[in-house]
Amino acid sequence: MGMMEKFRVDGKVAWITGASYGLGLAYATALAEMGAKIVFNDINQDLVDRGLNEYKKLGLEVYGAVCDVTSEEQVNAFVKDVEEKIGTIDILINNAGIIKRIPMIEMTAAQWNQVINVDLTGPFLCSKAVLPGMIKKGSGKIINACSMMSELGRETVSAYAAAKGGLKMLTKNICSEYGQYNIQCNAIGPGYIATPQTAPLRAKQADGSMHPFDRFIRSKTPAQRWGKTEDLMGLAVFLSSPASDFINGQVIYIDGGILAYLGQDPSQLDESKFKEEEEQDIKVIDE
Ligand code: NAP
Ligand code: GCO
Repeated sequence: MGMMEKFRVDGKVAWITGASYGLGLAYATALAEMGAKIVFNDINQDLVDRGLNEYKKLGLEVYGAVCDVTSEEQVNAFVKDVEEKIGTIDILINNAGIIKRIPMIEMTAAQWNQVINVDLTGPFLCSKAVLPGMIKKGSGKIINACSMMSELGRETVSAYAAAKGGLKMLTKNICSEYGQYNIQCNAIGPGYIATPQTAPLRAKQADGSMHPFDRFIRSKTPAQRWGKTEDLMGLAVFLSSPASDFINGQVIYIDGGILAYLGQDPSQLDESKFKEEEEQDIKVIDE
């Protein structure tokens, strides 16, 4: 196999969960460009239709349907439908996720459970549903959406961090249990990326000044910028392709250097450097 082929996924069926927009849309677009047949789900028909429209604008023919990743019944029905209509799922990207930013002592058990159910139980249910087909086929790729919060904590994100830490260990466990069937399970660990999920952390203040968290993250990131969804597309392709067949159980962080860097005094940042990028960012916040 030539080097270029190693990074292609021609004819593979790739399921990206929660891929109507955000990082999921980027992952799906990247894999489609490298030859994959894309299937995606989202939590309701409006979002699925929004996603189908986005993919159509990109010239991509994809399959999309409603599926709540926290429902074992809906997940199993989705996989059965795809396997009957399109074929065995070769690549699963467990991308769907939510976050609730609430101080732990104020978080209700219901709020905690909602985050754990989407961010940890969802990947368990979706992986469990696709593994039998991968075992039968003799190959498969499962890629989980980890996070800086798979390694670090911060105020107000206890449920999310617990879920993403657990997802790191689920990644290692799927590797351990199913590596013998030529199935690789790894994780993408994004830093802080400009998507609707992080929009509240970047929104301008009432007086037009930078959000304090925006300044903070830039002071913690050597690149002094938020990631863009396109920054993660290459890693999604790599982990979905034959080029990564001997990589298993790994979380690969794509964070602009956050985890390597103590950070600088946020007050020392030169805001004028960020003007052009902010324009681009407003588009994401408006999405
Ligand atoms: P996002 O913009 O909030 O998109 C998440 C997608 O998942 C949305 O389409 C969402 O639909 C969907 N979803 C939520 N609950 C679902 C469920 N029960 N079943 C099916 N779909 C569901 O998030 P993102 O920023 O693209 O992030 C994608 C993944 O990467 C998440 O797992 C996130 O934790 C992780 N991540 C993000 C960052 C970042 O900086 N953005 C960094 C590290 C890791 P709704 O619109 O209904 O919520
Ligand atoms: C937050 C952010 C982060 C990012 C991401 C970082 O509130 O701190 O939402 O959790 O989403 O997970 O890697």
